[in-house]
Amino acid sequence: MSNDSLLRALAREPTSHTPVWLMRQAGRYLPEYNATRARAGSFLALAKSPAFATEVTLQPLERFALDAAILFSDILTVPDAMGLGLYFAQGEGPRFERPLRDEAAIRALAAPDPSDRLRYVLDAVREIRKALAGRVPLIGFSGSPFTLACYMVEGSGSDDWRALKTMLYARPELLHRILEVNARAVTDYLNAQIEAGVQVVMIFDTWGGQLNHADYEEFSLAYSRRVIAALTRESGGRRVPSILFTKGGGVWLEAIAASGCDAVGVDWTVDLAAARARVGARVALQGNLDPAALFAPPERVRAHVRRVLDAFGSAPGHIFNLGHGIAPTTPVESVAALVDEVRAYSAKLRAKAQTKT
Ligand code: 1CP
Repeated sequence: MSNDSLLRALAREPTSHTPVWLMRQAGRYLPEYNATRARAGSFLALAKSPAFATEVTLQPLERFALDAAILFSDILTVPDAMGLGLYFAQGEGPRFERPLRDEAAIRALAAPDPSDRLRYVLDAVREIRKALAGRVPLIGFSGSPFTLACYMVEGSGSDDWRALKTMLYARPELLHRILEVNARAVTDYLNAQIEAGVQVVMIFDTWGGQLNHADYEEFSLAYSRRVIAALTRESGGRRVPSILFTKGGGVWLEAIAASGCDAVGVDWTVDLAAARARVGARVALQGNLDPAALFAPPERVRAHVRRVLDAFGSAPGHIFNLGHGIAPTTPVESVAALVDEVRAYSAKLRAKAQTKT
């Protein structure tokens, strides 16, 4: 592979610069993404076509010196494959035609065979690997069992997750039943992605941070841990590292770091210096610039990038990223400034550390 800095950082090995990629790096802030999406007809048509998915996965790499590609897909393809009927209402976010609201539907829920109902994702992985030709590693991903359950019960995104939380507090056994099925589904799906060629896997627990302390362990982390323990460890003679990202998970950093993952994704509420002191060299850390910082002029963006890099320092084991997905109205020049500054400044930090020793 011509650029394996991401894999090296995930293994806490030294790299010449801090590797950088961005959550939602392929998306609506890029004019070429919007053009391809218009040609495809809709987001779902785009995601379900391996040729279009390959095209948009590579788009950000053509513009910026990114150190990884991430499969273009969505976490909600898994519940869609379970028969919940994913659709996008005009001008609104994702929705399900058949959310899980009664016991009969929950009892009937089953993990899908990824080689059948999610074949288009696996075809996209194979096509993207070919198109990348070893330039950078390809990251595969899934929602966490809990975050998928949020959408499956609620039927859409939500500010308060009222339907989900009502089930959690009133009928916890029903939520556990969904989570059992989801853990199996996520494990099979990620292992199928690994078999198809992804070189890193990431679990997005976007809504785990909405839970109370004890419930986070019981309903979210316990199931992610189970998935991680059942992941294929090696493929093509290389370790396949896993990244667990929990938005709002900073308070549970030690527990997340002990989940079996190779790296913990952190949002911007976390101080990277303190985080490193808390977890040591047990795991790598990924993050954590506030995506809203990209609305500042390029020189300010560069200063905020340096602050994140300074907080972690020059030791191995940092992957630069945002603390959550990039916003659709982000200026492209800000992203260019971010990537350029990560490369230049992190190389300088390492050189400085070396002259000191
Ligand atoms: O109109 C469009 O073009 C659709 C916008 C969009 C995009 C670009 C959606 C709908 N999904 C995606 C792609 C996507 N989703 C990727 C692609 C790879 C990349 O470049 O990073 C990834 C990794 C995701 C993951 C995802 N989808 C998450 C987890 C990460 C996160 O941002 O928290 C979540 C929660 C979703 C659900 C989802 N899908 C789409 C939207 C708008 C949402 C959020 C819905 C909500 O909660 O309101």
